Amino acid sequence: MKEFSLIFFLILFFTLQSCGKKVESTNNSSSTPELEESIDGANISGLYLAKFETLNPHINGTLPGSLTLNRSGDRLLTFLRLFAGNIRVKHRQAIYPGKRCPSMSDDQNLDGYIDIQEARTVVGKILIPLDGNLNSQYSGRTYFPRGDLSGNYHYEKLSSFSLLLKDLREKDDDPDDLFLKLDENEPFGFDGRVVLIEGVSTEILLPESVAGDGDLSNIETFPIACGVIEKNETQPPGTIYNGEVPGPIGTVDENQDTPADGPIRFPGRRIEPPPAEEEDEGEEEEETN
Ligand SMILES: [Ca+2]
Ligand SMILES: [Ca+2]
Ligand SMILES: [Ca+2]
Repeated sequence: MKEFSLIFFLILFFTLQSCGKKVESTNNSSSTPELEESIDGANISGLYLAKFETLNPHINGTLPGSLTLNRSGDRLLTFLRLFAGNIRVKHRQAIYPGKRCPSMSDDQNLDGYIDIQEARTVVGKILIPLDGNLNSQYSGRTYFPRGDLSGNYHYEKLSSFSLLLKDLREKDDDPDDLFLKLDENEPFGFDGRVVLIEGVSTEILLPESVAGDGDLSNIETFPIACGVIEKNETQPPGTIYNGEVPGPIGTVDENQDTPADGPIRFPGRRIEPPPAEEEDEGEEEEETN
């Protein structure tokens, strides 16, 4: 009798469980082409590329650049270049789940700027911060690259794909913070994800209507460049990467490099390089935290 009621309860339990499961994960890619996604990342291989388009070009002018991801075995090489940003400015950068970059039609408060809050309604929360350690969302989070005296930077990280994915599948300890973890059975891929770059010089005056992000100012978080990651089909899957990085290739729209006018930027003011303090060489830790 005992055995019988145990079996009965087990059957009831599993029946209820399977009834409760939602079948929603497979049906949300309405118009987008099929993306390379899987639970274990097995079909992520070879080269992926995102060409940058400039966001808020009336502030930034043109910012060509690109993100390259290359997976070979467990080895993931991440390489990012940005040109002609502001001098010595730290650039927060991350991969987001969203499928497209923000445009001026996402300017919700109609102030003529796409701020980080408006950008995030398009791209979602941070999935992979391109920081000092890609094997973990949390580790290395205070490191971000800084533009050189010409406003250029390149960022390069070698990481373990399996560690990165394992970390992304860990429990999300804080559903209210800026970081997102993947659900247990949520498919993952680089294809179609979005990379967003933030940060302009403190010499630039942004109106108060431009939102910042928590403790970070609107200057630090101002979105400047964005790209949608696509599989690069010229590199057959599984071949060893030859070290050649495609790019710099940016999408430049007509008049995108028109400099800012009006009260946005202090007119005619030169941004002088800071006095020689060479000990950090861009490997700077964040002051607060
Ligand atoms: Ca706005
Ligand atoms: Ca990290
Ligand atoms: Ca979170």
